[in-house]
Amino acid sequence: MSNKLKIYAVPMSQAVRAVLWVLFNKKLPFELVLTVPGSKEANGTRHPDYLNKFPNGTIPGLEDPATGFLLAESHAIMCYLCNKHNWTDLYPAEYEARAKVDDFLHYHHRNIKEASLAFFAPMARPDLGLTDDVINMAKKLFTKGLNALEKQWLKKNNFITGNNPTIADIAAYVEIGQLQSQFTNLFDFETYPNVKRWLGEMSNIEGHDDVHFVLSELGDISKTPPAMEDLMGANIKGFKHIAQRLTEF
Ligand SMILES: N[C@@H](CCC(=O)N[C@@H](CS)C(=O)NCC(=O)O)C(=O)O
Repeated sequence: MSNKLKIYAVPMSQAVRAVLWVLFNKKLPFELVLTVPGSKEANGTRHPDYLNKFPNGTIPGLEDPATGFLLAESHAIMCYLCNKHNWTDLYPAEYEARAKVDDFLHYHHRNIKEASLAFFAPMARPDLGLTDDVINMAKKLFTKGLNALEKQWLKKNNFITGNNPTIADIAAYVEIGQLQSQFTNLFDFETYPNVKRWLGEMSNIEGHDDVHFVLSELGDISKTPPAMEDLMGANIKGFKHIAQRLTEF
């Protein structure tokens, strides 16, 4: 039996893409276990076997078969991987620099993270039945976060906490980046020049293209919501792409 790290995931998930990007950036071999969010089927996050391992029932989930260690929450997983493998470029060793990364990772949840609820889910997942109140609140929170990035973090520095990208940038990009015109085309960044510059720099970071393959496959969804088969199809193509690339590590 393989002792490779397992990541339970589908590539369309923002939180999943953040973790996969770190692993691809460092070329750490792992096994991707296709796990459908919200499904009670055997390969779903709401199946009792999955809930037994990850009680919140979300992807990504990390399992280390060598030790039995289990971990959910993308930010916790990224910090754990960086700590374990001493990837101090992505998660600085120096306490103050690391605390600034943590600052953003905690801040992220009720603002930048709302990109998915504000823009992605209303088009891609109408089946979720999000109300206008929920969507409008998410838009307000996201815009506040984006303005903070534009006028503070990314005005002062090339990247969120300094002149090099860290897991804070990866966490932010998987939310903001998905909205760009080359992917879903759900947000116009014209009035956010610092964010635009940063998006361009982030797209050159090793691993970006592999983990965003799924979004290139999905394409522009700004005018017409994708059919469920298209969403699933993009996920499967994204999954196959990642599985293929993993054989090259
Ligand atoms: N805060 C979590 C969010 C993860 C999350 O919401 N994952 C979604 C997919 S994007 C999920 O698994 N949803 C399934 C469910 O809630 O049933 C993280 O960063 O890992």
